[in-house]
Amino acid sequence: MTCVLLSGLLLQVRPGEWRSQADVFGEIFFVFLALGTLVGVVVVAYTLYNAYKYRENGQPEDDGENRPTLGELPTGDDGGKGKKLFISFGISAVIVISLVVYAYTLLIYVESGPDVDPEAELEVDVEGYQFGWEFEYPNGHSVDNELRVPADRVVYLHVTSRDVWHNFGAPELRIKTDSIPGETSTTWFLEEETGTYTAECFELCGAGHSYMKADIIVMEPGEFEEWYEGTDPEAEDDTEAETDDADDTSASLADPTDGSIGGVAA
Ligand SMILES: [Cu+2]
Repeated sequence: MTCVLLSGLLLQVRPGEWRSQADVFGEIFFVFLALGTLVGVVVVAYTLYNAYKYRENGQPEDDGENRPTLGELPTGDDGGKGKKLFISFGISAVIVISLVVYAYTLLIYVESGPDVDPEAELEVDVEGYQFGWEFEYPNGHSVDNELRVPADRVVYLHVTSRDVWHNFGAPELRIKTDSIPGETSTTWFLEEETGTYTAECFELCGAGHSYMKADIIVMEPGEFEEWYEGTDPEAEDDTEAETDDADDTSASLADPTDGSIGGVAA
């Protein structure tokens, strides 16, 4: 029976099928809870039943049954209580091994990501900094603290950091991964429901740590495509260049080392 249950569960992750991490972890939680409850109820009920059945009732103990004596190991071939013990050990072993294989298979799936057509994936680079997140799309469009993605599509995030150690996570999407300078860690998610989810930093990284949040906006695929086509990285580059110029000006205004005040030589 356990084998049937196990193969039924394993079949739920077939190549080409998309399942979100939230879905996978939800299922693992449910299976362990259900099986744990079942085993717990059986063990406690059987213990209570035997405690009642073999209670002290003032009668002599010898009822003609061949019980193992204290310290004697049951062999299992006398057809008596030993057999029961062997069967219970056997069932426990099957349950535990099945759970290990089942959970491990799903975790391998979570680690490697779903087997989908690369065209159907969206890859976004994520860079943490004190204190925020920068998202960069394949077309070069980059934006801070707001990640727009389409629903029903696998989104891979390649996460790194530009300063100190951070940790990028979105609890509702069941994703969490390191954000470390000089390293890239990858995670993925797939969300069917449109809406806004919160991503935040999970590694104490400085005074602004608790404000280090970003919105993950899951959009209807059509709406997303429209929005994505409207993003023009070149236009942004111009804006950034202008901002840089402005920064340069303010830097020279404030720079005490060039002997000038307000950009005018003293
Ligand atoms: Cu941080």
